[in-house]
Amino acid sequence: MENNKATLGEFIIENQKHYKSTTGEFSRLLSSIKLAAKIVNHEVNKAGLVDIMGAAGATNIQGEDQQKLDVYANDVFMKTLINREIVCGVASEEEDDFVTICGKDGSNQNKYVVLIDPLDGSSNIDVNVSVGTIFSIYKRVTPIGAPVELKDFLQPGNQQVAAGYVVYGTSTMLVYTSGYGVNGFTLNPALGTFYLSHPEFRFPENGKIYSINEGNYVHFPQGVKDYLKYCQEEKEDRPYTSRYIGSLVSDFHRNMIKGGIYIYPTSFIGPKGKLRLLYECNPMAFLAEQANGTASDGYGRILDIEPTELHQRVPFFCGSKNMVAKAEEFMAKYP
Ligand code: AHM
Ligand code: MG
Repeated sequence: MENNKATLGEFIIENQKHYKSTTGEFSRLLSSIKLAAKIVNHEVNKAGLVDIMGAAGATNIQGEDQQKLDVYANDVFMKTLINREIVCGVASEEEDDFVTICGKDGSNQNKYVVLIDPLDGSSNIDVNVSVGTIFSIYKRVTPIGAPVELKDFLQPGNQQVAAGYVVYGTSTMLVYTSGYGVNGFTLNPALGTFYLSHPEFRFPENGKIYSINEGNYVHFPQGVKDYLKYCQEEKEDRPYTSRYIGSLVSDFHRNMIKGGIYIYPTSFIGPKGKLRLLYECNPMAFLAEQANGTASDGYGRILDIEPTELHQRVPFFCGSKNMVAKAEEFMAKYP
């Protein structure tokens, strides 16, 4: 079956036709992400073997320190991008500040910066539930050759060149967009090759799944409380189904296939929400819009928010167009 499916490598090369003059820099960058994803996948798949290999954070039977998987994933993605000198800067959810990348002569002729959440939802690892890597790519706004600056990373999401995620689930998939739709590639672990398995993902415009941590209900804004009551009402095609994995990539991935809405709102305990604009919301919002979905902070488009800091948090409403629009209707009653 796989013989007539494009591999991710082939697809990336084929996709170069969208760009008038191409240096191959972007393709090499995506290939680096693909490589790091395979390395992390290999380690995540062994997570259940803690009794044999030694628990993360402890020392294993050979006397080697076992890194926590989120730290490990961060190291792999950072080192892959830095050592290959494929970008001019990287920022990670795991690190306080961005990293400037310079070649051996101190300069760097690359034009892209990457923002990454190396292992999102990592609290799910111990219970064998899917986790993911989320990435976001921009062209730098400062001149090529100079060290990158904060403003290269603080660009609104509508400037993204590409974004994607890897979901380490029952299968491992890499899903990405470079502004020409969203395509999904499944890893054949025996061959170590990603194959195009889900061409042109599209959110159904209507859905019947809502995903939210309802345990925080008492802390939610009134608009969200009212929307949840609407979802649970017995009327028309409702009540909807509640599905919450607590792993953004997995909840998003399911909702994109089946139709649904993911919400992480503000609350009294998290007045700005929990999710990070640059590492989580912007890339997922770009993917959502490219797949016929939408993403909002409850009042407006996520991709139009002007970031002010690297680790900024925002409320997040994302998924099927009509569901997000309905949630916004409820939010608008409490501006
Ligand atoms: P993390 O970046 O610390 O892993 O947190 C992000 C995760 C998302 O994947 C998930 O949707 C959300 O946090 C779950 O949060 P909660 O446990 O509060 O529902
Ligand atoms: Mg995260």
